[in-house]
Amino acid sequence: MEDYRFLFKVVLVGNAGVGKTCLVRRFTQGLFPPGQGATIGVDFMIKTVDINGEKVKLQIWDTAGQERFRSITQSYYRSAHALILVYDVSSQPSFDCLPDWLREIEEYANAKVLRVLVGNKTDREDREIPTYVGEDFAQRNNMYFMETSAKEADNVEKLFMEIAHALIEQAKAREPVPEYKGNPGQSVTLNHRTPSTTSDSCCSRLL
Ligand SMILES: Nc1nc2c(ncn2[C@@H]2O[C@H](COP(=O)(O)OP(=O)(O)OP(=O)(O)O)[C@@H](O)[C@H]2O)c(=O)[nH]1
Ligand SMILES: [Mg+2]
Repeated sequence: MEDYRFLFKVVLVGNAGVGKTCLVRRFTQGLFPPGQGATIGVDFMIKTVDINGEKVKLQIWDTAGQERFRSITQSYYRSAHALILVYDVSSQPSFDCLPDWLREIEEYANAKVLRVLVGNKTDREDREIPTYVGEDFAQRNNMYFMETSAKEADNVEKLFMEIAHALIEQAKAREPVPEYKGNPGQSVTLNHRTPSTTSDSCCSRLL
């Protein structure tokens, strides 16, 4: 039997070239891949993390941003516990496409999915989208918000760990409180289960 208490599916979406694959590889492998090529269809990586002593397995689905793969990637939305929508802070077009991505998410994802907006490439000096603009968009659309740099490893670990933390809290809130039937002094263990759905609300921000 595998040694984890929770299993969560996290799906990354967003325009081609915003850095989705680099974020995933930074988090799962601790590296910034040189000459990272465009993702074809969908890639899949796993990382098990420890959140306050609980083992959490994250299944991370890295989708292709290119339009021609859209019908494939849409099929991965439905089962996601968390969706990370990524834009590039140095690319206005990648930010301008966010409403289109949100429409996709609303159409294909579970209504209760945890939605996270990420502005990547904060290391770049040619930034076009100020932090407050990203923050404002996230707030208006009930999303968590974080800025990252996959290149400099800035906020990447924090992003995934906070998502895992938030999903655990939600899963626990849904677990039935076990009926106590043991002897006095015997410890009570909560039911182990993998949640099939996610949060009731996701209005606050990560930062
Ligand atoms: N400066 C900088 N460049 C980055 C960062 N993250 C990714 N890049 C670069 O951006 C380019 C695209 O990165 P990818 O991770 O392949 O982008 P993607 O979103 O996965 O693209 P698709 O797979 O086509 O959807 C690559 O040249 C990366 O080196 C970052 O944090 N800072
Ligand atoms: Mg990619």
